[in-house]
Parts: sequence; structure tokens; C-alpha cells
Amino acid sequence: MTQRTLVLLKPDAVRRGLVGQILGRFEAKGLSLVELELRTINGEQADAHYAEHLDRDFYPPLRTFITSGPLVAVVVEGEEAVPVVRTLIGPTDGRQAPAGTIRGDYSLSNRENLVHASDSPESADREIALWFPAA
Ligand code: 3AN
Repeated sequence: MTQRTLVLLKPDAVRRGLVGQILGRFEAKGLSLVELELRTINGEQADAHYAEHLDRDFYPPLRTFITSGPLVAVVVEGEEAVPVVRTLIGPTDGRQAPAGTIRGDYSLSNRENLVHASDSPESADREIALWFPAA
């Protein structure tokens, strides 16, 4: 089943010059990039994106991080795109993520973990509407 999912290449990915390599992994897998924009978000936009995390103790530093510079917002499309992209990026903590995943290969952090990807088709619908209302 063809799905769409919302991917963010977070400010650490842009600062570290990893945008091309990360997007290349999605393309090499056979997925399509159907929307793509470099954008810097403010705190209110971060709150809307991370609505389910607002009360978590890790959220204030995450809010500071995600607003700290430009990020790349992408809509990725393809067969089973939601779970396939989650598998490609790996578990949240880059120190524990297996080699071969994006976080496992490039991140040593559970906050600066390079990539966000929608965790369910319902989240993908909500997040794509938030980031790309015209899509
Ligand atoms: P994922 O992005 O793997 O779905 P979530 O949705 O649980 O992870 O968390 C959203 C974001 O919050 C993560 N990508 C990460 O940047 C940050 N985060 C999650 N857990 C922690 C934590 N224990 N400490 C610091 N940051 C965290």
C-alpha cells in the first residue's frame, strides 16, 4: 500500500552537512520525495509538531534544539512508507541504534538524532497537514 510520511532532517543534520546522504538513503530505498523545503521554525510551530510531548521533561531542550537553525521538511512517499522510513532511521537513541540505520551510523545522541519520521499513518496525516497544508 502506498503511503506518505513526514520526515524532518533536524538542525543537526543541516549543520553537519548530512542532508544529501540522508535523503540519498530514502531515494536508494526506492522512496520518492514529493515535498521538500528548508525552513526554520519558531517555538509555537515546534509545540504544534510535538503536541504529544509538551509535558515531557525532555521537551524544553528539544524545543530549543529544533528551533536552533534551519531544518529540511520532506514528504516521503512509497510502498509502506511509514514503517519503512522508521526502520531506515532506527531507534530514538543514536547510541543504541543498530549500524546500518541512519541514527545508528551518524548519531551519538537521543536528542540530536538527525531525523524525525511520523510513527503511524494517523501521525503522518496530521503532520503532513501541519507542515504542508497545500499538499
Ligand atoms: P522518535 O523520534 O524516535 O519517534 P519520540 O517521538 O519518542 O522519538 O521523541 C521525539 C523526539 O524527542 C526524539 N526524536 C528526540 O529528539 C527527543 N527525545 C525523545 N526521548 C528523549 C530523551 N529521553 N532525551 C532527550 N531527547 C529525547
